[in-house]
Amino acid sequence: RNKSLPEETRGRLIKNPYGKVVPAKYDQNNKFEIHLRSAKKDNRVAVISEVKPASPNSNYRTILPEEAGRISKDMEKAGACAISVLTEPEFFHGSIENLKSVKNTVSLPVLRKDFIIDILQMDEAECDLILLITGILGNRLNRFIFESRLRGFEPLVEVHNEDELEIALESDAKIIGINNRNLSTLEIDLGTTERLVPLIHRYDQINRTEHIIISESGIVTENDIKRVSSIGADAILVGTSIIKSDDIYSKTKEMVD
Ligand code: IGP
Repeated sequence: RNKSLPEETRGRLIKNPYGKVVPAKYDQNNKFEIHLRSAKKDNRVAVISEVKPASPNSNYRTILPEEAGRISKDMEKAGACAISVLTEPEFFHGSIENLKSVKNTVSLPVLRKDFIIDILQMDEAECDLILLITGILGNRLNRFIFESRLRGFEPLVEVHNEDELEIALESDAKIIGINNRNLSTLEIDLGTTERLVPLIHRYDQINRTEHIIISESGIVTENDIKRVSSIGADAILVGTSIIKSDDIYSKTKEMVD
């Protein structure tokens, strides 16, 4: 545990630098958990659908703010439980403007998808969830988790292997995203979720904790969804297969139902 965290603020409501009162630790009634529960209640697959204009190896479609709003509205109507918005400009052609547009259009929780390496980035825009990548942040993870919550953003802490998972489990993270894609080789393996979920369950059993598990990347077919759900993923994060479809609404609905 990072000893430099302001210990006295943990578990309490605190006033953040903007005068907003926020919980300094995980808030069980955060917007994402509410939407996750309601998806579960009506037997929908909890799909976090991503506004993803491009990936490092291909362009999918030009998405300007107006289009981002339109697409996210379709995803919401189709029953997605949250919207993820890429804000990284160079490799994913994302933008803060797209995030703002989506935030203003849907009532779903919105995840900011970016490579956060500096706390200052967090002040660029409001979101409900913010991606923090364990492989990038390492021992700075807990400080970034704290700084996210200070702003009212719940962190989604991404891991890709056992070593990163250990760091995430030792941190204050509640929501863990298992990325099936290796960020350096871009290779996909849903076996990553199958390997790591049981480790999280075992950790939770021993420590009487409970994590929310998201399986991310490379989820395309119904069988893929079954595979990661049956092992215990609480939600899935889908980019490519929905965004490349010419009927975003129907494709999202197909995955949700
Ligand atoms: C979506 P896919 O294979 O459905 O397009 O993947 C999402 O998981 C992926 O965009 C992603 C990502 C990231 C992008 C996961 N982690 C970190 C940028 C940064």
